[in-house]
Amino acid sequence: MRDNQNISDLIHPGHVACPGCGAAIAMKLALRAMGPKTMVVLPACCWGVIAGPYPQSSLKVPILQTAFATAGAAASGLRAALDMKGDGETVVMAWAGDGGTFDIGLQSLSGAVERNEDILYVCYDNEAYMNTGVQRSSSTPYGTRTTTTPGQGWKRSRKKNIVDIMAAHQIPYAATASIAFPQDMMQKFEKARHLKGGARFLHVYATCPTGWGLSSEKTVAIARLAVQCNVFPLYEVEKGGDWMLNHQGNMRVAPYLKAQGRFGHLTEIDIQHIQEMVDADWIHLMEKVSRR
Ligand SMILES: Cc1ncc(C[n+]2csc(CCOP(=O)(O)OP(=O)(O)O)c2C)c(N)n1
Ligand SMILES: [Mg+2]
Repeated sequence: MRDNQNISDLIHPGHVACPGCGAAIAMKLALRAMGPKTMVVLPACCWGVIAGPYPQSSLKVPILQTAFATAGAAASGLRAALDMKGDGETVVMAWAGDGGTFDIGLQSLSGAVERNEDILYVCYDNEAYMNTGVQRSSSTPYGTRTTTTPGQGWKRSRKKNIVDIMAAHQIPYAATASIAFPQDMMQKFEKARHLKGGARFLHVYATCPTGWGLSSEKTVAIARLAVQCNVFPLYEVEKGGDWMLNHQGNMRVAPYLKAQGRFGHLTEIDIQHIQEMVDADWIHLMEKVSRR
């Protein structure tokens, strides 16, 4: 065991994530908060690969690998099976990428949270279909170049607001979290773990150096910038109506965009346009926070 590994970590060293993978950092932090009584449901995504092929596993907790579109349904079924066995202690944690959440898994997720299933659903968001080669998803932000939005065909449509969609289902708890704010993130996982009896949703920012054109050591710095410039605000929503802000950002978006290859083609006018979109989103969020 390496000296710098926390012996209580529920993720083994030596897994196959890319260097600097934000999704791997996210899982490490999440399981620190969730503990060993957790079962992880993985649809097709990078984490399906990072977890390893059976009988190998990079996690020390049980994993159910499921089809791309089915994380919400599979997690619901696993919860029902545990309840039949009288195990109310183990928490079912669906762990899906943005493609598996915002796109193909959205109906399954919506069904599960509408039934208010006793599950925690986590979307680790690397803002594209990374496992299959950086194709755009509906989480990919305006301005991004991907392999399906190449050259001057960079993405012109906006990132879907998944937390708004979850809040509209009026679930007990929904929140955003970032690998650059580990205490805040682990507190949210702990809160979600103890809030049993209904659906909880966490939207986790997970830098992808490989897909974003970044050197791996910048992973946490970019995640921090995303929060500081309000591209990815940290907030919580209880019962769909009680909005709480966890961090006030005051930076401009330009340093965040200019640090990443995926935005390298943007002109100053494009950057100003993105700044205006981020400012407008921030005002909408503040309106909801001030309703408390
Ligand atoms: C029905 C179906 N279509 C396509 C695929 C191929 N596929 C596997 S993972 C993946 C991308 C997943 O993207 P995302 O959910 O964002 O997770 P990431 O890979 O970025 O971690 C795709 C398209 C599949 N497994 N099943
Ligand atoms: Mg993804």
